[in-house]
This record gives sequence, C-alpha cells and structure tokens, in this order.
Amino acid sequence: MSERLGMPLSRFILEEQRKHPGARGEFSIIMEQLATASQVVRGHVRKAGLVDILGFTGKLNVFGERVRRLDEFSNHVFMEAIKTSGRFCAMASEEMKEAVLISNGGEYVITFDPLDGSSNIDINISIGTIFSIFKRTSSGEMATMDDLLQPGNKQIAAGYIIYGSSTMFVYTTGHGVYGFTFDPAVGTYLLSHEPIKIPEKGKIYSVNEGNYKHWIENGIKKYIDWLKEKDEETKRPYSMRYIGCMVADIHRTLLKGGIFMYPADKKNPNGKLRLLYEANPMGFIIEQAGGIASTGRERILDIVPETLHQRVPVIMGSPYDVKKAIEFIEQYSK
Ligand code: P6P
Repeated sequence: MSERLGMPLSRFILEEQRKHPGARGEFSIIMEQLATASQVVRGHVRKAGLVDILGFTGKLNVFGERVRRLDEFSNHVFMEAIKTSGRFCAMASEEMKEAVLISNGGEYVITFDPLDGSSNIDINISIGTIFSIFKRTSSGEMATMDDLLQPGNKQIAAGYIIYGSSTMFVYTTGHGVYGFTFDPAVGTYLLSHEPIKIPEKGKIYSVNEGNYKHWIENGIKKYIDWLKEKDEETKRPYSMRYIGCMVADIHRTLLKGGIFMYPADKKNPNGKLRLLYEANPMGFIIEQAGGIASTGRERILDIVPETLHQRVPVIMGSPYDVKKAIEFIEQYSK
C-alpha cells in the first residue's frame, strides 16, 4: 500500500516535478487550474436535475450535434481556467469550430473535450472531461495551427475527469498513470490509485454493437463473434459493457482490463471519435498504463493530425485483447 495514498493532488504534482529533472515548474499551475475547473463542473453536474442547466441550447456544434447547456457551460469554465493559468498560447475544444490563440500566452497548447458523453446527463450516467497538453513548437508572438496539430506522441500530459459515483481526476505526464478521488470533506482531489496498470488481458469488451453491427468492418465483426464463443482457456465468452461515454468506458477498461472499440464502419470510414480531443489523450493514458491504443492499422499516437476535428477509428485496452482484434482485422478486413 503506497504511503502516498491520500496525498492531495497539488502536493503530488510538486513531488513528481522534483523527481523528474527538467520538470516544468508551471505545470502545477496548469493542473491546479484544470482541477479547479473540474470541481466547478462537478458542482453543476451533481445538481443537473435540479437547476435549469439540462436540455439543449438550440445550437449545433461543428459535428451537427445538438449542444446541451451543460456542454456550453463546461466549455466556458475550462476556457476561463486555461486563459487564467497564463500558461497556454492556444486551445482547441471539441465544442468550438475554431481554435483560440491567446496573445502573451505561455509555452503550452491544450486540446480538450469539456463534457464527453453529455447525452448521459439527463439519465444520470457518468460523463467526463478530457484534456491533452503539448509544448508549443512555434516561436513567433502567436501560436500557429501546427502547435495544435502535433502527433499524440508529442503530448507532455493528458488526463480525464470522470463525474461518476465519485469524481476522479486521472492523468499522466509520461511517468505512469495516477488517479485522484475528490473528497468533498477536504474540498480537493486525493491520491487514490497509484500507479494505474491495465491488466494484460481482460474479460470485457466495449463497443456500440447494436447500432453498428451491420456496418462495422468485417474483421471487427468476426472478432466480436469470436469473443462470444465459449472457450475455457481464453475465458470466453466475454461480457459486454458499453456506457456511451468514452471516459467511463476507458476508465473501466483501465481498471478491469479488456477492450474498448469505436471502429471504422461503412457509414463512418474514420469512425466517430475525435483524434485531438478523445483518441490522443486516452491513447497516451492507455499506453502509459501498459496498454495498446490503435486504429486497428496504426498506433494512434503516431498519426499526424491534418484538421482540428479529424476522426479516427479507436481500438484500445489490454495488450492481449487489442492484439487479438488487430489479428482479426488483418485476417478478415480488406
Ligand atoms: P455512440 C460521446 O458522444 C462520444 O463522443 C464518446 O464519449 C462515446 O464513446 C461515443 O461518442 C458514443 O457514441 O454512437 O455509441 O452513441
């Protein structure tokens, strides 16, 4: 049992910075701002059924999806926290068509999904926030799009907050994955999971099979059918769990093992999930926990983004399970 369990997030970040030479002193300010923003969102999420924050704004986002009030509120809260930190020269949100360049900003850029899985708000099921942080590569007064379109293997940090039965802040800076649980009595996040290591193999698969079974590429269909067969040695059939919120499905996969998939299908050749706001940060976390994050044909973190809202197929989780899925794709998908 680690003697650090129960350590406040702020102290943990300072300790970690001292352990890793060349650490960036301002990093603790960044994480503090993000943690504080998540506590503001948490407060509203927890009373969403009571205050007039449910429902839709009447607007559509860049994907043509209806924007909920809590989506817009969360986006505003995280944007303000990012600006207030004074450490970012650019930010891009899944909820905004264009990136925001910040004059006199700092040396970092951030991409984030302020409220992932927001369709679950009205039915009181877990939702989350996802963030991905890079060092800027440009040197001019203002950041450039290239600063935001870096491959995921250049991330210096990634994390998510899951607003569930408890609120957890999970992040990595490339030195393992650490989980903090919010303690309302203390009013901050306390270290509760250190470090998070994904099991080599799981017994759960997670995919929206109902909607997409007909269109999912053949290799994945064959893989799912294989998972349903009975076999003692490989502990099949697997159980299927799907929450419809990537943060929640990945959080379970991290802790229990198994595989999460949002594959390409005939209607969406690049799948649904966004590279910058979902696949890259979650892929960094999964890899840091010892898992694999692939499109089924390449490592997600090696993809050089072309546009802010680019989608990629996502297959991530325990090494045994992801390798098996890739075997089926290689054997059965064109
Ligand atoms: P579907 C939420 O909208 C999201 O972006 C991810 O969090 C989640 O994994 C996926 O979409 C759910 O999509 O098509 O199964 O409802």
